[in-house]
Amino acid sequence: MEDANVRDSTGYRSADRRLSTLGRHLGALSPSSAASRLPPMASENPTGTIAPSPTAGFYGGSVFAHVVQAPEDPILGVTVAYNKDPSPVKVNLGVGAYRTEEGKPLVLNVVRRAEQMLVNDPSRVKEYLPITGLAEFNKLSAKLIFGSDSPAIQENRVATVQCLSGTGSLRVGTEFLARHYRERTIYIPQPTWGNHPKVFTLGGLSVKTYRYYDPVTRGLNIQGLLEDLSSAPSGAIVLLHACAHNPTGVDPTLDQWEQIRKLMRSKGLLPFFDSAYQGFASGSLDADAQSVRMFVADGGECLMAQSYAKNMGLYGERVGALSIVCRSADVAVRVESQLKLVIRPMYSNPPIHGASIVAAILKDRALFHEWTVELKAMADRIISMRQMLFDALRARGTPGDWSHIIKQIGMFTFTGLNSEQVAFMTKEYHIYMTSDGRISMAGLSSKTVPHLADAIHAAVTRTN
Ligand code: PLA
Repeated sequence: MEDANVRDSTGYRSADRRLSTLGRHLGALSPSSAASRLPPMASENPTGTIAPSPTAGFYGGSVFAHVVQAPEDPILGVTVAYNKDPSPVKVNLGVGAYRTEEGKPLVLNVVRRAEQMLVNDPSRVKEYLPITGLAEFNKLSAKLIFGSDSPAIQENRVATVQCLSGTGSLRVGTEFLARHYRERTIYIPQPTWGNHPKVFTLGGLSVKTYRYYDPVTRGLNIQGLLEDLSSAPSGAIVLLHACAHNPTGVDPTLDQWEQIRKLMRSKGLLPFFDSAYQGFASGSLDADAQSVRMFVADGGECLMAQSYAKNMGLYGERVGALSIVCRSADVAVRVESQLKLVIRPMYSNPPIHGASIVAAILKDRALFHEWTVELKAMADRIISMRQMLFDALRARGTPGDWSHIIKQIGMFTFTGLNSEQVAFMTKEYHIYMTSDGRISMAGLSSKTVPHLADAIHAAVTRTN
């Protein structure tokens, strides 16, 4: 093979020579033939050299010059700002990512063990997975959220596909609904995870909100919630956080879930569950799945987006599943066939590594047990951070009732701090959090709690 960069005696690169010959050759052809299909300057250039196309940016202007700078993501952008801050006391409480007492990311021991097993198994190959993902992972994921004795699973009424973590599962479910479901409106809680409205809108649904959080009581506005769902059109889709509501940390009680379920079923509203924190709310996988299991037990249909990012610490592996619980097994088969048509042109098929880790852990009794212990330890550390922060604010006599810090559950505390106070804490104390006043309790440690408490105290007493 001739090296395209080698120069001949006249100083021409061989590639230039070839292009020049090609240009001459094409120029000699009739205008109706190949030359007319070339960019105009290549065929019309009398010197026979190929001139750049006007779209190639040679004339100074980019064809993308009109593209405006997009803002950073409201959650992931907090990490970008944090990374740029040289301060040694900086703390990132923006994204919901678990950190150890030492402030380090955690890879669970059980995950390391499962990975080691996979690496040591020479029979494992890197072939494409089917469009629907790893079959074993799908079955185990459905069991984890719906319960191993779930009638829907036993009756083969659940179509489960492996997706790219929680977000990918939500997106695939949305695109399926936009194509195959009669009602295009989804009701989402006010407030909710900031990415929800974007995923649903871009996936083809129109978004409305229902009342959820009462800033006065810092608890659930069950009355407002029930009223808003009562006035939703029959058949509308309703997004429900299975547990550990993000960003508020406020969940309905089981009695309230029952009220919501009855109302939704009587109106034919379709539940779309988002389960990103199973095990993180209470420390128990089963307790955190109760809301979902109530809806499945009544025989009705629903969608479920599951994520293993938080509860197995597999954030970057992008492991999740979408399940659609159907009325009958034959509907589930057809639903799955259509999910494949959504997935194939989007990313073809999902990655193998993370799903293999999850399947290895879920199917092995000892590994599963080890996982539940580690999960509980993470949940417990978060709960202890709540108590510690609450005590620290009390000790400082910070004005206000901070009991919501210990009442709220899951990864986040919705502090009630406004965007000005947040900006003050970032500027003066290098505390990074989302502007809605949400802090990731999982990012705190006993070393950083006093610093955070000082910052909150200063924000509340100086900027009000
Ligand atoms: N659903 C909810 C309610 C979430 O809070 C998140 C993640 C997801 C789905 C998606 O997670 P996944 O795609 O990684 O599985 N929310 C995080 C991270 C933890 C984020 O914003 O992406 C958050 O800080 O809110």
